[in-house]
Order: sequence, then structure tokens, then C-alpha cells
Amino acid sequence: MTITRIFTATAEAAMAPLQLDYLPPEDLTSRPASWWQNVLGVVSFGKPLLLHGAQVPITANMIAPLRSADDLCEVWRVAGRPVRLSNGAAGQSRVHYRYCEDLLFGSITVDERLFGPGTDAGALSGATEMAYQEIFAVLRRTGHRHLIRIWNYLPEINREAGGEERYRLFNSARQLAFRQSGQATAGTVPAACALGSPAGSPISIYFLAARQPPTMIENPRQTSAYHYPPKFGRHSPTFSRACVLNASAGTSLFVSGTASIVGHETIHRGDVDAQTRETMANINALLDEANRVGGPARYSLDGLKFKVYVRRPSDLGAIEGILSRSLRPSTPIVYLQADVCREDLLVEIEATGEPGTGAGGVM
Ligand code: 3EB
Repeated sequence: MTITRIFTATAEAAMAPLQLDYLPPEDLTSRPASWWQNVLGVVSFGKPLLLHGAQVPITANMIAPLRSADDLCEVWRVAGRPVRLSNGAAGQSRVHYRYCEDLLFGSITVDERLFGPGTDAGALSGATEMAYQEIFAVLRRTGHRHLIRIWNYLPEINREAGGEERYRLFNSARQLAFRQSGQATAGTVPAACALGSPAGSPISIYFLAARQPPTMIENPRQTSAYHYPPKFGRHSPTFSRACVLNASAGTSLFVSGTASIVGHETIHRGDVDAQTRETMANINALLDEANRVGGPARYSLDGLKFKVYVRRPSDLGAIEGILSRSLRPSTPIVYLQADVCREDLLVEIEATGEPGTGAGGVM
């Protein structure tokens, strides 16, 4: 009995620390092979990233940066020690993926126009179902059965198609795919975000999965999204407000896209300042909740890296002004232009981070 416990503790301590960095594209081209060896995946925003010979899944999103300083790539890396990473075999899946023992990064890009024939609505639903089914098939194959975080970028998220908003059609298809793949649709569902990209972009989904289950976090100020009432769509969105990876070090808190919603209602309609403050109140509530239920690690705003999705570029200054009051000047924040999934939301903020160390926790 005692020996079993020691082994368990050792296995947990050995979990590879996950590291997130936002880096300029030039910085990537100058990294040595030894650095690339530990990279799980790279995400670019607004334009494709041209890298030759990289073994790593590179995901291009058409969600564009708002400031030139935000022409950065999101790099997911297993840091701190040498690890052996494997790639998904080419041709085996539409998902590009790379993984180590305990973590997997994957991405899938789908042109929904290939999912006709028939209506726009049918194509979006078909493409979404396929994408999620392919993702779950990969996770079954590699044994990283727990989706921890998933990013969903859909073209024209607020447009109506066949009498339904495309975001709502996406929710129905996503929930159906979870069910068809034998996944729970409430409770143990991943942290997520869903944003709108420009017309004509492909659907772009990327994700992190783990061998061990994370601890899911809900926000006491908000109705769980998977329990939203039907007025927000026939099928509720399938995501948790946040989750904590039970890692010994590194990036381990994943805060979903967070907006100015209290209970299940959007508040401060039309007021970007108040929406930004309310969003930060929600993120603070999630930090408190993570510290209450997420184990011994202590999280605070100082240990987080942020992505801010801004609906109207002209609101950037106001949002920056408010965030500068609650975040340190050194906090990494990337501002992107995107449509938020409820038409009345002007801003959505996601965060990823590590427990506070007082020293910034940089490796
Ligand atoms: C909300 O709280 C705002 O559908 O995956 C946030 C995070 C939102 C994730 C998703 C949607 C999603 O309902 C929107």
C-alpha cells in the first residue's frame, strides 16, 4: 500500500512541464533543433507561418492581431527536460498532432464548403461533427483521453444560416459529436473558446489533451455553459469555465474564453468598459475557485498569459486602458480581432498560466 503511494507520487512529479510562449515569427526561425525537439505545436494568427522542415503541427488561424506588436506565434512546448515526442502518422487522420507520454497537441483545419451538398447550415454541422469525431478518434488511439483545452475558430460565427445562428448550429453539432464519441456533455468537458473568423476562412480547431484527467473549474458567478437555458440555443455549449492540469510544474491553469456574462445573461450591453471590468471579475472568480478546488498550487493574475478577442478594433484603446489597471506591465497580452459568439459581447478574454512563484516562473 505504502509502496503504491510512493510510485503514484513519483509518476505525478515526473509529468512533463508544459510551457506556453508568445514569440515573434523571426524568433522561431532562429531556434536550434534541440529546442524544436520539445515543441508540441505552434499556432499563428492572421497569416500562415512559413517554416521549412518542421516536424511540428503548425496551425494558421485567420483571427488577426490588432497591434503590430501582437504578430506573435503561440508556442506549446514541453520544457525543463529532454522528452521524446511522437507525431501522428501522415495520412492516418485529418488531425495533425504531436505528443509525449502525458500531453498531446493537435489541430484540424476544415473547409466546410467541402461538406455540402446542401445548405450552408448542413455543411457547418457536418464539418463540425467530423472534426470532433476525428479528434476523439486520435485521443482513443494515443490514450490521451482527456481533452483539457480546445480553441474553436469558425468563419462568420454570428451569421444566420437556415434560420439559426451559425454559433448555435456549431453547438448542436459539437454536442452531438461528444455524444456519438461516448463523451460526457456536462461536467468533465474541456475548457474552450469559440470565436468568429472572417468569411471564407476554414474552420480551425486546435487542442491540448492529457493522459490524466484535469480538475474542472466552474464559475460561481455564472451558470455552467452546459446548463444554459434553451433560449441560447437548442443545444448548450459543451465547455467548462476553466481546468487545472495536475502537473508538478509549468502551465497548468486553462481559463476558457470569458466574457461579460453573469448567471446566463450578457450584462453591460453596448458598454465596452463595463464589459471588460465584468470579464476580469469573472476571471478573478475563476482564480479563487481554482485555488479552492484545484489542489495546492496558488494561481493569481500575475502568473497568467492572456489572449483578448476584440469585436470592434476601435475598442482596443478602452480595453487596454482597463486591463493596464489590473495587470502588471510585463504581463503577456495578445490582442486579436474576432467576433464573439454572442452578438452583444464586445470582448472575450482567455488566460493560461502557472502557479505564482513570486519570480515569474519563467524557465
Ligand atoms: C460564454 O461564456 C461566452 O462555445 O466553446 C466562451 C467560451 C464562450 C467557450 C464555446 C463560448 C465557448 O458563453 C462564449
